[in-house]
Amino acid sequence: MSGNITLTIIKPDAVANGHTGKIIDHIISAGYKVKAMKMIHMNDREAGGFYEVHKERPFFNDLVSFMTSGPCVPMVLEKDNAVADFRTLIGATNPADAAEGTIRNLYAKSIEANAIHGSDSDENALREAGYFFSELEMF
Ligand code: IDP
Ligand code: MG
Repeated sequence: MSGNITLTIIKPDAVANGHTGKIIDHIISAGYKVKAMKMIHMNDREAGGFYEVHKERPFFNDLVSFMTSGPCVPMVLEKDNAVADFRTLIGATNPADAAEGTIRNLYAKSIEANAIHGSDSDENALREAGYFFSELEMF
């Protein structure tokens, strides 16, 4: 499975703005298979644990507040070259820099509330998939 999966989260801004369905359709149309999906509302510990690598960054507390502000939709996705292709599909972290037609260009409003997460390496994809889903929950 390694190399072929990535972990995404449709973030609370996109869920609250009613973009969940369109974003899932965009992802499936790009050739990804959904291996696991659920809607959760994270607490501080859960969101902080997910973004542990950023805990020394100045925006960490704001990021945790944002990620706990409402429900979000984590998903495990499968495709060849899943991680790199998905980063291209979602666009740059700051939607102002995101290429035309990317998910962040279409649905994100700010560098923080940027609609969607995508793993940045195969190693992190596996860690992040395991953070949200058990073996039994992945098809
Ligand atoms: P990525 O999501 O494109 O991989 P990261 O640098 O890993 O970007 O940052 C994780 C998340 O933290 C971003 O998606 C965004 O929600 C938030 N973030 C990143 N940089 C900033 C910033 O400068 N100000 C506020 N929030 C930020
Ligand atoms: Mg990142």
